[in-house]
Amino acid sequence: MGVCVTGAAPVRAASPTPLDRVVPAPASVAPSGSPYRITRDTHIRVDDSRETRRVGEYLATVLRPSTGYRIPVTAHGGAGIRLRLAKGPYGAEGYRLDSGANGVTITAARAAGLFHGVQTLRQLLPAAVEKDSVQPGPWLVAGGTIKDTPRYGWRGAMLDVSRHFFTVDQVKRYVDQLALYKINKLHLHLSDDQGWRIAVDSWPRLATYGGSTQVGGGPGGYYTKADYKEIVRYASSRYLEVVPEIDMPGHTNAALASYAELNCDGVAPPLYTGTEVGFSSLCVGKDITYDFVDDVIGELAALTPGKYLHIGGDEAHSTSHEDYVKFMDRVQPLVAKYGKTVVGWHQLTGANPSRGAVAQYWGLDGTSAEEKAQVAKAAQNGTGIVLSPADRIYLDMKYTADTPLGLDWAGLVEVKRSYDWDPGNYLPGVPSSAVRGVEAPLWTETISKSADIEYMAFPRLAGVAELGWSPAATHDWEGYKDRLAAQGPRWEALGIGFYRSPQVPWPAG
Ligand code: TNX
Repeated sequence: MGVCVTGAAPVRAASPTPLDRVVPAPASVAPSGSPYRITRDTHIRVDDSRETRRVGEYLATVLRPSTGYRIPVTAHGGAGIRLRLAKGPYGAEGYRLDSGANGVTITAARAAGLFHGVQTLRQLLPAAVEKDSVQPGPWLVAGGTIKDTPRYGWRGAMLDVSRHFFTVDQVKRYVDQLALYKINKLHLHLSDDQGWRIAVDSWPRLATYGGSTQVGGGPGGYYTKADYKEIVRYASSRYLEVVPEIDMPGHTNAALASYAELNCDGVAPPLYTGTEVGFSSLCVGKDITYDFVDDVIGELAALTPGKYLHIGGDEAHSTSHEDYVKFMDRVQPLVAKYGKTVVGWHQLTGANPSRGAVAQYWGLDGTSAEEKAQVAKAAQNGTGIVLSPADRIYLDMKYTADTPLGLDWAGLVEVKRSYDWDPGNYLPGVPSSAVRGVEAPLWTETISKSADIEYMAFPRLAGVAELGWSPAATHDWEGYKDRLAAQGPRWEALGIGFYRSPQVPWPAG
């Protein structure tokens, strides 16, 4: 190991990143043997399948600019890095990575596993690999074996595109960042009081009028069907499934403003650009309400290859309990009619969740025991639970009182607090088998550009990803904070402006 004697601090010759310095922590790691070095002769060898080749090309796109090497993707001969599909104990998303002097092989049963393995490989290389200009290297991958499968099948991030609209390119940028940490669901909050963001042919004013503003009164915007399909396509190329949400029966002012007939009194309210919640409701007693919901769900389901459709159901403070239950009893079958599985915020458990439904819990420590018990009862009766506790993983909560963006109604959420809990036993009475996973929502009342998204998401998102992916046995703040610190230079290389929490020992420089 060479030592540089000219500077004040000795600089060690590059040694490869240890195999366990990865976020989310891999399920098992066994270091052995010599590292592999990527050189100008390195090829990416892929099985002769379209999907494997696509993952290979994705990896090559990461490696080429910073290494300056050609890195051809080939089906035969010349190896170095190999991506192969094979039967084995990998599940739908797991992989195995073997590294030694002769090369690196990633093996998985499905392309999603290869893709996640590629994300691990990126983190084993120096952070400079993420830069878009040629860097000096050397490009070493430590020797040994990683075997890795996720703890949960639902590892989500939600983006509220209603309070502030985000363009297709902005959504794609976030998708790329989510993919780094093996997040596999992109939940889009497509409608709320302040804006309707998806074109619906049978009710065109929803988008053209209901989408014409946002919080603070800006111009808003909406996705055409082609835009939405492009988001779905791009997300799926990064192995994320889009879960679209139309929030009902509350949070519907944009729809009510667009069509007078949806209001009980037949009068359309004005568009809304403030940040209050809980003042709007679809008219539960009118039949046209269900024609409307049927049309919207039908068109959205047709655009969505994923399994789920989120119907909101939170903060319906202007809907009586009786009406809420009636509404959900009529709307859930419409989701099934179009072949989708219902997801709702956990208030849905106060109605009659349909068979196979998933409830997204967004309570906090202070949520009443009754409300928690209601969620637990639904879970015992077969409702799946996705955990998004607001005082842990709401990415719009401020880190500290000084955080310039975000809200604080659920408290201040520093990095340690967002990481240090266990989804497996978080809610009393919820069987661990009912827990489908975790999801980090980002509400955007105060968030209006990509830099804002990134400052609130990073570093907390990485911790959520680890909670969703890594076995409970790997969970340890002391170890995590060091692995997290190593992500800092990567985010710098990628141009992600993150919050430099004093709880994390970021490397100097
Ligand atoms: C609660 S969480 C809401 C949203 C707000 C958010 C702000 C949930 C299901 N509803 O309408 O945007 O708080 O943090």
